[in-house]
Amino acid sequence: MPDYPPRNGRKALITGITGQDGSYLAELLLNKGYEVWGMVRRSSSFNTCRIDHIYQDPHEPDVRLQLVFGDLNDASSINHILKTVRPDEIYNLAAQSHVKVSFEIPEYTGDVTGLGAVRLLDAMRELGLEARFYQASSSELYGKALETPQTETTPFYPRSPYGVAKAYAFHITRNYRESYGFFAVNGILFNHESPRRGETFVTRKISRAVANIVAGRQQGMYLGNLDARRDWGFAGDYVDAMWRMLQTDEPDDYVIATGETHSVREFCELAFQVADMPLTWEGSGLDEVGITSDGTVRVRIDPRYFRPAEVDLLLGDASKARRELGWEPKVHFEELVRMMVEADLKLLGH
Ligand code: NDP
Ligand code: GDR
Repeated sequence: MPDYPPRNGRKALITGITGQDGSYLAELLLNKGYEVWGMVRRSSSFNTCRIDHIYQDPHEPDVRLQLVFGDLNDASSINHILKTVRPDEIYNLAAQSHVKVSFEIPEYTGDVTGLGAVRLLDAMRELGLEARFYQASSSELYGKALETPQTETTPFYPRSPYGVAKAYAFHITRNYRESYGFFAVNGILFNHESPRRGETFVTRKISRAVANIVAGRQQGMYLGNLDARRDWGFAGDYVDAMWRMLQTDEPDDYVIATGETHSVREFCELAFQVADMPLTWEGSGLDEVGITSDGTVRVRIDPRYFRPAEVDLLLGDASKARRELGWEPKVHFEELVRMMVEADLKLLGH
């Protein structure tokens, strides 16, 4: 078992503990002496690979990490978990979090990503549970950004069923704060990535493709909109901001971002540079993918990855978080790209 500091007497519940952020947040809280409870979904195959390294057999003495079955679609499981665990802090990270997929399953996305938040909040109200509540809000709320950079006061204009569901979750969190005096906060986090990022988000899709091409397992790559710009940070830095938001005197909402924006094209070009592989966008037709005779990798655009409505430009201003939470990002764009490509190369033995 990892050597954790003495217990700090506090219990945290994380929904979405098996996801990218859940795994980093669980590590952070365990290293601060919390007892961590994670809600996991039943799956026909193991879905805990991101937390296997911190998993503890429940028979071990002084167990710090406990997993319980539940689902954000299922209010009875949520009520049961809150009643039995009675956490001091709740981090609601669970969601159907893929923007493109939300266009295929809009109702389900609304149910999990939107209504999931109110199921938790209302269970707290029913039980009279005075836990502090963190809602994983998103820069997707800004969508067709009405001002740049985006701050806590920029109006929302979501552009996907996912963004709309997150808007509901944002407002219901604020509403429970104002209606019932809950310590409930929204972290409006801009994109954050890591070697644990889901494989179908664009950054990880690229870093994996680079590694696969180096290893001779993949020929070329297909992408969608190369001109979309995102403010990409490192997930490990961002979970620290989540924790800080629950330690303040007064609950409030905060933007978390690096303040730098880059296009998908730039991310891709840098990722191939890290592996020292030349890349070309030249040529046309989906069949013209693969590696040219001089070893240059061709990347092609496949319209199937376009979204019915796109978010073109995100750039966050995290001044309030810097000022009031003492938070700032440590990892910047180039280091992030390098970290992800090197991690995927290492996974394949390179
Ligand atoms: P992931 O997609 O990696 O993780 C999502 C988690 O939610 C997984 O643990 C998943 O479980 C769980 N989950 C999905 N549906 C349900 C459900 N019905 N009931 C219970 N659990 C469920 O997301 P991230 O870690 O990247 O993001 C964490 C949160 O932050 C999400 O809410 C996301 O929308 C939000 N966010 C993320 C940003 C980012 O850039 N990463 C930026 C801003 C907000 P399983 O493993 O079983 O699928
Ligand atoms: P995003 O992340 O939609 O910003 O949501 P994603 O990595 O999926 O897309 C970023 C941008 O890249 C463009 N793109 C592609 N995207 C994917 N997935 N696959 C491709 O092949 C591809 N080619 C180009 C997209 O069009 C888009 O513009 C993420 C999620 O983590 C959300 O849960 C979170 O709320 C937001 O970040 C902030």
